[in-house]
Amino acid sequence: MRCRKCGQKAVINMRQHRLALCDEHYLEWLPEQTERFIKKYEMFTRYERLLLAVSGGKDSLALWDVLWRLGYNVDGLYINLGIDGSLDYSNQSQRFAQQFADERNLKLINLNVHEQYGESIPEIAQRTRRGQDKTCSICGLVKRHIFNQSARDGNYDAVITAHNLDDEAAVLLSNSLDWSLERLGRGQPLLPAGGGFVRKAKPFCRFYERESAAYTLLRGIPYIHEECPYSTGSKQLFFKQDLNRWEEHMPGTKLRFYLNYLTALDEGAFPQRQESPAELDQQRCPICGQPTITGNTCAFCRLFEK
Ligand code: Q46
Ligand code: ZN
Ligand code: ZN
Repeated sequence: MRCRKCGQKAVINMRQHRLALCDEHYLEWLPEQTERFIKKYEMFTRYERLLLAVSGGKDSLALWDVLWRLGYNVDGLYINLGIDGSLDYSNQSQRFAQQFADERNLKLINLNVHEQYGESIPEIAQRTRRGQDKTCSICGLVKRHIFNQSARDGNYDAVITAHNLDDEAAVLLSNSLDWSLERLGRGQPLLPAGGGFVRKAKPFCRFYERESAAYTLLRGIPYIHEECPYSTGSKQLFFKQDLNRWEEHMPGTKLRFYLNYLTALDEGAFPQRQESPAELDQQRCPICGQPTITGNTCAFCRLFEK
């Protein structure tokens, strides 16, 4: 397989685009495409302050590297969840995130859930006696809350996550099987700011996981290879494995699934958030002041009610 641009040996073949590239041209292609998606979905500009959720894994470090090279003003936020096990997973991944930031002189904000709130994610899950998928849903709730709060406290214009196409397609499949119209109305690459929620963007949402992984490897960025121990056996992983099987037989399946969904979303197929920012502004959690749909204590604060 030869690179379409220069004829040298290709290192990656993207069957859905019928495009093979050598390392040099791949390292150009991925940032160019990222820039294209940022502009297409009007995510953010170079004049704005951005906060990226950094996990120490391949996707978030690849995205931080790309945005930094493209000249965007991005700080990182690492949330230490207190997931240890035999791998000392959280502390290890924090070290990779810190090393990346130090080498490029970038700002990384570190937050520790146990130090901040008195309990780690596994401890909260154990206290509330939830199963494995519930541990992930608690973890997701805590991360979203801290991420939004940190962005508001730090006056950031937008929060960025490194969700890739595999993540988005798996969530889409899960929400479709549940016919969760409310969630299906919130899958855009860009969610505008409103009512205390900071603007949220996903510049990598059209890249396959293997594409961001290839970027990290070719750039020689060290990252945590182990997966979080709670991801094994999760519903999300199950959907990803199924989608991979379909992709193997029908290249481009995931991309078509996601892009056709975005078209349906644009055409109003799913209900979008109805409340105006002013209405949502009235609905703040009395404990933490973050927005909540009901106007009562938010789900995050309820987690810590004993
Ligand atoms: S970190 Fe948290 Fe993930 Fe681990 S506990 Fe589940 S949600 S799997 S992205
Ligand atoms: Zn080439
Ligand atoms: Zn609250």
